[in-house]
Amino acid sequence: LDISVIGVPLDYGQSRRGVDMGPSAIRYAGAIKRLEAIGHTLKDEGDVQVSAVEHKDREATNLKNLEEVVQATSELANRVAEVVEKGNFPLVLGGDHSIAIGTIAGLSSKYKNLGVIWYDAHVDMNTAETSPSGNIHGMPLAVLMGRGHERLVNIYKDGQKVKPENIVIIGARSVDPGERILIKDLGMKVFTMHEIDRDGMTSVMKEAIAYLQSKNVDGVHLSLDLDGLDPLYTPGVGTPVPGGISYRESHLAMEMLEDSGMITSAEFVEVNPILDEKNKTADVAVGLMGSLFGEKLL
Ligand code: DIR
Ligand code: MN
Ligand code: MN
Ligand code: MN
Repeated sequence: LDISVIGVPLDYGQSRRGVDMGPSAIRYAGAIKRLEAIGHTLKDEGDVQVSAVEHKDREATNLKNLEEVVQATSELANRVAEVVEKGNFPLVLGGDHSIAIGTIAGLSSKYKNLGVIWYDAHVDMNTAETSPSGNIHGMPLAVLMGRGHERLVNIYKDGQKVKPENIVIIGARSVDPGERILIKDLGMKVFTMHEIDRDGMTSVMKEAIAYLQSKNVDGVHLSLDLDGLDPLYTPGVGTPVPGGISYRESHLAMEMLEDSGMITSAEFVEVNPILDEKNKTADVAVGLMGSLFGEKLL
């Protein structure tokens, strides 16, 4: 593959500083060399510009740092669109999960029936009306389905970017009341920790892959929040939730996605080196990239 790497040093989508250093931590953990060793061609496109200073004159809303998030995700969308238009595979490094608004908006320039795998402890389907925190990183999936503040919903182009039925959520174990209602109303496909425990990751991934194939998607984006894994393995995240997906299960999931051949773009988000132990979380992210991009033991 011709892989274009884009860093997004954005921490305005949540309330703990440091996740803006995620792209550096992931590069430092050897992402580029690791994927080149598999035989891919890597182009590091550098980072998206993120405002270093918070806007002071903002209105009080339940959307923290809306201006900064809109600015960064708009630029990211343009960059991702350029990457897919030249036929490269976009690999986006976060940054907090609000960046998915920009990544997937940019993908909409090429993919008209995109599938999304959302690997996360959370479902990220709040709106300003339902969010308990006001943190935009808890909202991207709602925004991408066309629900939320118009400035976020209309990034890159107006309206919905992904159909609810083209989304599979894996690893959920922290869901807010408003999110639960939206999941039920939209009939979304969610594999919580319960299904992973009960049926095993092999069965869950087989079902997830078959489900997306049945939707005739023209591409599948993997949006991987490192807090989907158990904090034992990825402690460097802002909102850890115990009882998560294991290291082995996560590698298996990546290998099964690689075998499916369906993944056409990916992002790895929420790596926060300040909260981490010796860059462990970025190391795990890079290991998972290895499996996703076809690293083989033998
Ligand atoms: C919570 C936490 N549902 C919120 N969300 C997180 O603030 O909306 N998403 N941490 O990754
Ligand atoms: Mn910062
Ligand atoms: Mn998330
Ligand atoms: Mn999360």
